[in-house]
Amino acid sequence: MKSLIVVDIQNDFCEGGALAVKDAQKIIPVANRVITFFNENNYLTIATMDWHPATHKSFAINSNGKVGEVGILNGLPQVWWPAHCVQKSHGAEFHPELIKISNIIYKGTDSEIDSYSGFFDNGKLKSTELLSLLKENNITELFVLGLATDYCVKYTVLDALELGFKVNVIEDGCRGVNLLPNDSINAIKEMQEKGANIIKSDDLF
Ligand code: VGL
Ligand code: ZN
Repeated sequence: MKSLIVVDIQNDFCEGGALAVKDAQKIIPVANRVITFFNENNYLTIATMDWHPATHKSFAINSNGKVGEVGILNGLPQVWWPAHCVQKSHGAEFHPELIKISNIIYKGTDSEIDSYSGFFDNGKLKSTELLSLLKENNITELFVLGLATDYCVKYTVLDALELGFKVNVIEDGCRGVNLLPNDSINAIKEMQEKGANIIKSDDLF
């Protein structure tokens, strides 16, 4: 069975948001078309949400870091981010034009560790409900799109590949942060090298 994973299409990653990804709003029509296709075919659609407490230590302000620089958080390298996707804030809500998805996986809820992947936190100490949800539904093949290519999309895809899923990344449904100019291109390459299929949304229709 196939499933679509829509990664973090939340206000804070879109235009005007705290951690706005360039051209993020351009993926909304792509995402909506793909979500509609999956719904019409009765495939499972899942959305992940970055869902941080206000005290989250990936926030520069909570860790005496500088936004965009890399430090260490509990032994792991950590990019310091502006405060974003704070639980129950407007910035954490899905983009208002995104079609509603009922299966939601929350991540980044532990203030001591960041969580880019929809499956595990960055230290792989704890997991979300994502893997059990996929197993319960006999899912073997994933289609992934969303924000951001170089963080949450990439780590979700790499974990999915390690877990044995067939993974398709819908490239035109993704945009990246690009702290360094080639981060997204490199992320796509890395996902492909590790076994992901890089596709365009048109390939689905
Ligand atoms: C993300 C940076 C910080 C993402 C989340 O969704 O890609 N990036 N938190
Ligand atoms: Zn985050």
